[in-house]
Amino acid sequence: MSKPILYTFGHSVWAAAPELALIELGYTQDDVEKKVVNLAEGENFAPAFLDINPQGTVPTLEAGGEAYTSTAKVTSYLVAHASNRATVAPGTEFMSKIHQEQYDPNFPLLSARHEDELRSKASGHSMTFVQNRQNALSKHSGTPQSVDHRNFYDAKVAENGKVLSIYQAKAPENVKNGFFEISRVHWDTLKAFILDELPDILPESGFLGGDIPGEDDFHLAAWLARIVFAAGGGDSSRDGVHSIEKELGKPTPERVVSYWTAWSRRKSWQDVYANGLH
Ligand SMILES: N[C@@H](CCC(=O)N[C@@H](CS)C(=O)NCC(=O)O)C(=O)O
Repeated sequence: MSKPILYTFGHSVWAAAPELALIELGYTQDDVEKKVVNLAEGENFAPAFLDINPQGTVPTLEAGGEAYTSTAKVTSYLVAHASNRATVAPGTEFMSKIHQEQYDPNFPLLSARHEDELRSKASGHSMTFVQNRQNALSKHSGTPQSVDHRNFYDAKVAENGKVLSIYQAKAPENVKNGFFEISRVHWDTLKAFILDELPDILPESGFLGGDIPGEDDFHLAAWLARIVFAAGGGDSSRDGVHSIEKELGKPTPERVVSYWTAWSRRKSWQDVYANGLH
């Protein structure tokens, strides 16, 4: 049987979940073939990739003739097929919670709550990302191979195009103000989750899965690393979590600090975030 293929990208928040799982579960480099889908160039919009995952997202896994097209399915597959029989705590309903739209860890990289933030997004990496995506969407959506994915392209062109028009100062005032408002609500929701909910969910020490990370932890680690990054952090070491305080306006809850510290000691975390948070 051919090797499983993991479609991944180094800067992707959710691809970090199976990347952490592969190391924690003792997979070797030979067990799974990795194919990079460069999201920053919109490679996920190629019709050939949409034929594998019609949502055009990573991580995606092809294994045993099946395509696993969500982070939860990809990671669960890796947990179930770990060849050294490594057992970790199975995932719980926490996985669906952390993947809810209201906690989306990607939006903060594009969001803008006010004019200053908009200026900064519109003149930096976010603008390049959004522009590259729109170029890739235009290129691919006009090809004969794209016909099976028409609805996908129409929705993405509109959704990404709206952000681009705001960045380019071409959107009407009410559209821009609406974007500021959903950006504020989003950050408020993320902050409330970290300050009020996570401390009740997290153990005093160790992981959601016990002494070693379990399936829920692969998702939460990737999510938390991204939120700290979006708040301006980059350092994945023990003290790096405190960068979130710029957004929280308060000390990081003790249990969140202890959770981060536990991850920062693991080889998986050190490897996946070797070049800094993402
Ligand atoms: N609900 C999906 C979300 C995955 C996702 O949003 N992946 C991002 C990278 S972290 C992606 O591929 N985005 C590409 C896009 O939206 O165009 C899952 O759980 O796998």
